[in-house]
Amino acid sequence: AALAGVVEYRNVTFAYPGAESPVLSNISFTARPGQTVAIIGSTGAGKTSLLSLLPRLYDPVEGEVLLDGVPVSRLDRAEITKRVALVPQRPYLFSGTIEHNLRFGKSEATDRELWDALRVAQGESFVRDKKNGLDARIAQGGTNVSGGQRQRLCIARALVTKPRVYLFDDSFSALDVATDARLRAALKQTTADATVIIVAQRVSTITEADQILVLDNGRIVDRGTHEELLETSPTYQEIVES
Ligand code: DGT
Ligand code: MG
Repeated sequence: AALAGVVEYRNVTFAYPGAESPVLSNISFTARPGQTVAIIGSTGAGKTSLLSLLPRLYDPVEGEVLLDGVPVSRLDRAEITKRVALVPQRPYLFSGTIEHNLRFGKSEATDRELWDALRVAQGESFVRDKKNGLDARIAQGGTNVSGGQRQRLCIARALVTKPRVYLFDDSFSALDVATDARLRAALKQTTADATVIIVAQRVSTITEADQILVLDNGRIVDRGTHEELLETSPTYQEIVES
């Protein structure tokens, strides 16, 4: 069970260094292997900040974030990185080949593993269509691929590391609805035993989540499944209707 991937936020309050007021207040939830927990809420609600505490980009000012029951403050970042893959909201590609970009973080991956990851991330066909395939060059910052392609390459990069926990920060927003649906169906199979935390803008991306946390102004105002929240949460209803 040492590598199970249970994530727990326990009464977490967080303020950015130097800032006066917290951007997250008293956040508690648990995400277990095999589960998908979704976080939804308006811009500035604190979704990205919430994710950033697990890989210790920042540490809470109160409360604890635990991974498999161990406070992450007691783990070093390299150890966390082996278990937790964060696909950031602004996914970053660096100057080099597609292969270099996919292997970043797991240099010993085989070509087969790279193509498997691309298949799941719905990136296989556009990489195949490139004259040099995996050897095709990416410009600094990924400026020569589209936003949706960049997102898919960064999702594939996360898959290559085969983590126990996936954090997707709005990773599907640049995809059309059909690609988004195909990608999530493929992901669901591949990540069936992993813990998945998804930040989303579109409700359609998260209707099947085991638990949805509705974040408003740094607080979890409601939680439940899509069906439960449709019944009980005015804030969720507003998001659905927007
Ligand atoms: P989004 O991505 O536009 O949907 O918004 P969220 O929900 O991801 O919001 P988040 O976590 O980026 O921002 C929450 C609050 O924290 C917001 O008032 C802006 C502030 N904030 C975000 N990043 C930083 C930072 O690096 N430093 C400081 N001081 N404040 C930040
Ligand atoms: Mg964000």
